[in-house]
Amino acid sequence: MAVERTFSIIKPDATARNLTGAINAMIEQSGLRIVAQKRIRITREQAQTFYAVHSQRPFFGELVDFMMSGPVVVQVLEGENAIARYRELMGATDPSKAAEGTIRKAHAASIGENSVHGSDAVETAAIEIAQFFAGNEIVG
Ligand code: DAT
Ligand code: MG
Repeated sequence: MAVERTFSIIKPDATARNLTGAINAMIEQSGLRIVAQKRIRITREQAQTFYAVHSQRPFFGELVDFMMSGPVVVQVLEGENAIARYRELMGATDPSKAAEGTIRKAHAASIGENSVHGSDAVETAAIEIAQFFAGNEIVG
């Protein structure tokens, strides 16, 4: 195992319900460190680029509109095996299938509005971090 960095988004359904601190507490209690963080509004172009892998899926338009529907908090999380650990802490994409103790089980409303994003691999983590953060904004 190695120290990794993963990219996280606290999505608009969560910021709307004032859950940034509650989610950050779950992240920090899990042992992951928040080494970069900013609250932004995502542009249509940013959302389309970010989710380009899903551009042919029927829910793509809805997904882009949702990501633009309110503020998001973009973050870089650091720790041993951070990518897999954050995926585990997030829980399943569909919150009705998410395990007890996960962020999505605790907070997510639906498969579309599921409160958090986390990178799924080393390569995608690097690409996603670079889309939203300059190197000097990440303080480990
Ligand atoms: P994850 O966010 O768990 O990595 P994903 O990469 O498969 O899941 O999909 C990205 C996002 O797209 C997901 O968080 C919510 C949305 N999405 C996925 N499947 C969906 C579906 N069947 N209906 C509506 N939105 C969906
Ligand atoms: Mg994904």
